[in-house]
Amino acid sequence: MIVPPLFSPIPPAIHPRHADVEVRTTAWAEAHRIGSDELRRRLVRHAIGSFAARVMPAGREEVVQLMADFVLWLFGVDDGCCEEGDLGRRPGDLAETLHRLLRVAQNPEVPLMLDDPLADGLRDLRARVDGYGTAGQAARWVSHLREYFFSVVWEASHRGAGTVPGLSDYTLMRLYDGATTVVFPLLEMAHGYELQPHERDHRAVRAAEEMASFVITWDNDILSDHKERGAGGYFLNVLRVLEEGGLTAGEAMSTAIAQRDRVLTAFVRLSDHLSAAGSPQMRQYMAGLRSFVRGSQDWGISSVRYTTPDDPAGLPVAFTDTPTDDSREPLPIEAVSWWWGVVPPGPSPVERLVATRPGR
Ligand code: 3E9
Ligand code: MG
Ligand code: MG
Ligand code: MG
Ligand code: MG
Repeated sequence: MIVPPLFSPIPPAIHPRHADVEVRTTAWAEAHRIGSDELRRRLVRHAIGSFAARVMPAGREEVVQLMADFVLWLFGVDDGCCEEGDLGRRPGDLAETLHRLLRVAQNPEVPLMLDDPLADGLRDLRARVDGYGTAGQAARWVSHLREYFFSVVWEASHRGAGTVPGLSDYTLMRLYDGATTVVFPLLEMAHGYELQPHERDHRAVRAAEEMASFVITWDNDILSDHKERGAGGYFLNVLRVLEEGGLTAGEAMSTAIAQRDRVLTAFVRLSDHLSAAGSPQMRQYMAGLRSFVRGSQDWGISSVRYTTPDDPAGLPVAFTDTPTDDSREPLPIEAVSWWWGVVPPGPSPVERLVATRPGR
């Protein structure tokens, strides 16, 4: 299946130190022996350092490095324990392992999983989170890890039973099982600020975060479908969910693209509004979410993880500036239709600027 160029109104960018980050992430994976030797050999070819460098193009280099090493670690869990390992079909046993890992993240001094490479890597990541973040950011990182783990246990129960959830349940699972929320605290650490509590927990801010997670994971589903379907085992992505719901493969592709286009246009409007109305920290946070979205897109169309050169995926090489769906109506997905209740009506500040530009 050929994937057409996707809509993206966010400009691309990459941290100038991306090549150094890449080299050090490979060294980190080796030092901590993340994943089996075979999995690690694959992961270090996936340009995960460049991915982090695209997500944080102007971030503090040490935090870009932390993000890169953490994403490699996450793939050690997601590929190694969940999607390719036996634990991924045994939700109860998976929950037990993940609870122990969570204790290591929360209290790295506890004598648990002392010979386990993922626990060893996690202790190192926790020490660096403490070094670059506040106590509140470290606590949020742990609790977001918990919600990621909770969602992959749900996913494992579907994998074990060979079942496919409906669209609303899948959406709810996918807001967490792409590990996007665990990255959010790092966006702040990369620029050395902290959102103020009244902004941090505002429901419009959570809507913007969830919209960013939706676009990042829908894009991943569209761009990783070739890899996932081709692997031959159980796979779960939005295209499969839509096909199980009765759509053809072509209809599923255009429906998923329309959904992410509609959410992305709403995200841009909402984040413009929050940037204009909020504190300087809010402006930085919204810029961080946007870079996360765009960085995931640029990495998604270029990493050999998804292009799979030996059996080429039909991925686009660029993005378009026109959405296939810019409707302001809520998507008919029960779990998330509330988002449209917080998107401001009328043109966003950016749309207003463009409309009043001289010569128009
Ligand atoms: C992604 O879903 C799984 C995460 C654990 C990947 C770690 C990456 C991030 C936290 C950053 C951005 C999120 C993405 C790329 C979704 P999935 O479908 O298992 O990833 P895959 O690469 O196998 O398609
Ligand atoms: Mg060590
Ligand atoms: Mg996964
Ligand atoms: Mg995967
Ligand atoms: Mg995927």
